[in-house]
Amino acid sequence: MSFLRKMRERMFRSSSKLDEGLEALVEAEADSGTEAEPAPKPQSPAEPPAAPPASARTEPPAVPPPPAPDPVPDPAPAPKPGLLARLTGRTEAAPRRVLDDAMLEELEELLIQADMGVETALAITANIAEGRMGRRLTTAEIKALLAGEIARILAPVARPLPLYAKRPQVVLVVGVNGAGKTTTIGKLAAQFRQAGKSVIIAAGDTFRAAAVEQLQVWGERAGVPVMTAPEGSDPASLAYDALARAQAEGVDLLMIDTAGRLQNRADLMAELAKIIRVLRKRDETAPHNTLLVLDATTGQNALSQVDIFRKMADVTGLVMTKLDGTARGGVLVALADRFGLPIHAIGVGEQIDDLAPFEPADFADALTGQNPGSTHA
Ligand SMILES: Nc1nc2c(ncn2[C@@H]2O[C@H](COP(=O)(O)OP(=O)(O)OP(=O)(O)O)[C@@H](O)[C@H]2O)c(=O)[nH]1
Ligand SMILES: [Mg+2]
Repeated sequence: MSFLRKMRERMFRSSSKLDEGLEALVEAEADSGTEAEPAPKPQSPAEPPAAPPASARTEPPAVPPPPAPDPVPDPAPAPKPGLLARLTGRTEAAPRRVLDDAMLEELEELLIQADMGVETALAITANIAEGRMGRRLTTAEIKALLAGEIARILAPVARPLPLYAKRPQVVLVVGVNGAGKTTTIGKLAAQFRQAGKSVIIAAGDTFRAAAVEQLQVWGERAGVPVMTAPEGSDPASLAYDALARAQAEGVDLLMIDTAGRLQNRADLMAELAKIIRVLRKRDETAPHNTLLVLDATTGQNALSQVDIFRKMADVTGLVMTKLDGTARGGVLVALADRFGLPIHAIGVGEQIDDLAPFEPADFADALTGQNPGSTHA
């Protein structure tokens, strides 16, 4: 299965909340009867027609006052589909809803629920509103507008991990415990191998024997040597040795795994600082990339992780894992909007080929439930 299809399927599943919310946004109004004439009240024939109130007597014939002028010309009103048509799905025209303040507020709420963050949600809805207030939109049109806005925010940050002529290129991988660092290293190593690059992995998480074993399994799968050190030994000295070997062998890439959790944040910061200091003894330009791996299921928490890790290391790019099985993928939009850091890849599963470069338009479509192949507004 192509990665694209896989991402769509898995993300459609997980982003169905936003998708459903968008459907409901328009359906709610269509069902509320605002478009249908209220049934006339049956009048008793015995009663004379009620006299108009005094204030109304001087008024000209009972024509409702013209509505306030619309800033934007309204497309022809869509007829409300009959119940049968709606049940059978054979609607003459899709339901529409007027883009007004109430709808924008609901849309904002949906985006916030999808973890896009308040600021980003406000910016997106403001852009959608611009020049369109009062227009009557279908769900498909709203989705297309939304997907277009999201893709526009994401486009500047979607950049694959850059490969430099510099050899070895040192890639330090950081992130909180369980974010997916080790798995991502395995997947990336496999891809670089397939692309004909030589790779060495350093198992810098020396605190847990299981972590080293896990990386060795990935190394075997990827066909890449994994350098390890005894449990509890200094990760910085392993990093130093690994770089020495990578230099001696002239490999293209050295990927260094790190521990996600130490006793406390100060320990973690000291640990990373030491690894970087020691690497620079062998190559003062190393590490050439510091990848922060983020778990999409943590939602808004990913934003504070970026803040924290940027204080510890010079984070050069992000990888977002576990976009399968979460309704929180919207946090990527917030990350892109807030930090502008490159997003190199996304993970949608635990297998070796479940990592791909980040494609903004596909991601935006999957997130909003926009039909594949639809054009963005
Ligand atoms: N569903 C899904 N699971 C993932 C993805 N990436 C990683 N995982 C799983 O998440 C769990 C943690 O991944 P690891 O790679 O061990 O995370 P880590 O950051 O190295 O964790 P520590 O070494 O404990 O700091 C594992 O069970 C992975 O299989 C992904 O994209 N999708
Ligand atoms: Mg790990």
